[in-house]
Amino acid sequence: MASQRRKGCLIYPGRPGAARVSVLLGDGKGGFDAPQHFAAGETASVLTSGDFNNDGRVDLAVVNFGSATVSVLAGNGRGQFAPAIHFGAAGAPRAVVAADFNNDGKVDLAVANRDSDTISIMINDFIAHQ
Ligand SMILES: [Ca+2]
Ligand SMILES: [Ca+2]
Repeated sequence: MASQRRKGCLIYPGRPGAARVSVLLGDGKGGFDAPQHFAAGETASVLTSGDFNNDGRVDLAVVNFGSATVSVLAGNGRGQFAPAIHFGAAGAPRAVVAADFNNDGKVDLAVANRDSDTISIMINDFIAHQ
């Protein structure tokens, strides 16, 4: 696992209507560095974190209200994230949580969809290539 020099970080979706997430790395003294921005889908609105590719590093999952997608950004453990991979949602996703819903050791996602009044369970089928 990557070393953690930072004491924490703050991650938030971009301003309303933005297609990005912003990451502020903690400086270890109660403050944060300047935000770094990473592209997501249209109207990125809510996010969660988890290790979605089982590499021991924290990744992000962001629901994009405007594009009806969920973006997953793989983290490198040093505050940087790979370009987003987008997955379709069931229309106007508004919330997301991460947990291992099928108890297979891989973190899955549950997405609340406003327009369809449904919850989508996205089972993680990532297979690591070694
Ligand atoms: Ca990861
Ligand atoms: Ca799982």
